[in-house]
Amino acid sequence: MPASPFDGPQPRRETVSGVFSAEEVALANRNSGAMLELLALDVTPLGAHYLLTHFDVPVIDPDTHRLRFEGAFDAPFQIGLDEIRALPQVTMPVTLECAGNGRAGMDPRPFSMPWMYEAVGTAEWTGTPLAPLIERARPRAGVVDFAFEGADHGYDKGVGHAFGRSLTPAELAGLDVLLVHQMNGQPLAPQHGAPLRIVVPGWYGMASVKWLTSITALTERYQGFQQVGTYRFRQTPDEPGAPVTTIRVKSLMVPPGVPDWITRKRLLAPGPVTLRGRAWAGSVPVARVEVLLDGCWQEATLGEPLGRHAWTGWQIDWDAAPGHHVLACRATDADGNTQPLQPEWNLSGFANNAVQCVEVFVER
Ligand SMILES: Nc1nc2c(c(=O)[nH]1)N[C@H]1C(S)=C(S)[C@@H](COP(=O)(O)O)O[C@H]1N2
Ligand SMILES: [Mo]
Repeated sequence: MPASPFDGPQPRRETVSGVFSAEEVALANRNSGAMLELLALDVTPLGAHYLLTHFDVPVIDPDTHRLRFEGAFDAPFQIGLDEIRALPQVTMPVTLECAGNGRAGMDPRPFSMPWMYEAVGTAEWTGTPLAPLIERARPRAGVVDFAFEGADHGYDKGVGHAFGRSLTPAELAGLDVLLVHQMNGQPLAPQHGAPLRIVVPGWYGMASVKWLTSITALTERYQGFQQVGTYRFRQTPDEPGAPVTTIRVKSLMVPPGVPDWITRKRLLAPGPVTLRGRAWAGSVPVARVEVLLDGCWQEATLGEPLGRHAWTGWQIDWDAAPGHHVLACRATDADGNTQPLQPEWNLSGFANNAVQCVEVFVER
């Protein structure tokens, strides 16, 4: 009999190559991804937005739930849903992407949730801006961090913790953080953080803490596991690594034609076709998208961005000649960053923004 759930025949592997394990498949079944064909829509429909939940979804009664502002505040308080709904309301389209999106494209791949391309979506989030509420609680002079903790607890690498993240006062001042209770005009679903979460526009998804129960003002930096123990760019387990923060420039295309059920390879009739997709770069505008057609990178036409923190549509016409093609798309942001052709490897498989390749067989 194992003495603890963390004892197994082998210690947990950091990285792995080849076939997917039962544990990875089980994680993939819990944490669904977006269907790439729905990239045709500006806003990801409810139920089609990707999910990433580390532990169990906590079931919370919205009528009795209180969000606590505590720690180094001069005027700490608690607030319920009714009072939050009575504050000024903002609805904002935000493109959220999991920092682990693309992890399965790395080799060796980190042993974790095996995302390929699908951990991204854009919802219309409704709530009240967080900054005025933090002001209302009057942070003391020495505050250097605000910790956001969710109701969900569990273990990672043997460490028990509540899911929690932090933002410094300077980070908060530069971000449009929203305290959210609705998604696409509906009350938050349990799996998306009901009844209350934050959305941190421009940052990878881990910052947008779900099932928010407390905001703690701290005079020392927050040491929660999800802040210091992971979400770092590391090459080896021993180095501290730089923190994962803003979303890197990326683009995806709606796979053209129709798929083969199992391989997802595409079949398309010859002739003119309009290829479409989305591009995003956190809160930085997208400057251009190029599409690899018949061996040449060609400039796509950009649409209007859906919002300051949301993706931009793109399209390009292609005259599909019979044969086997590998299509790809590559975005560049207004700061001049372009998607790499190959993944930039790191130990946890974070922020892989390498170009998407789509195999297409054009035939009558
Ligand atoms: N409390 C809590 N918040 C969380 C998580 C979590 O497991 N627990 N996962 C984070 C991660 S890694 C991502 S990518 C986003 C996903 O949000 P979604 O499931 O609503 O798409 O939530 C973030 N907030
Ligand atoms: Mo994530």
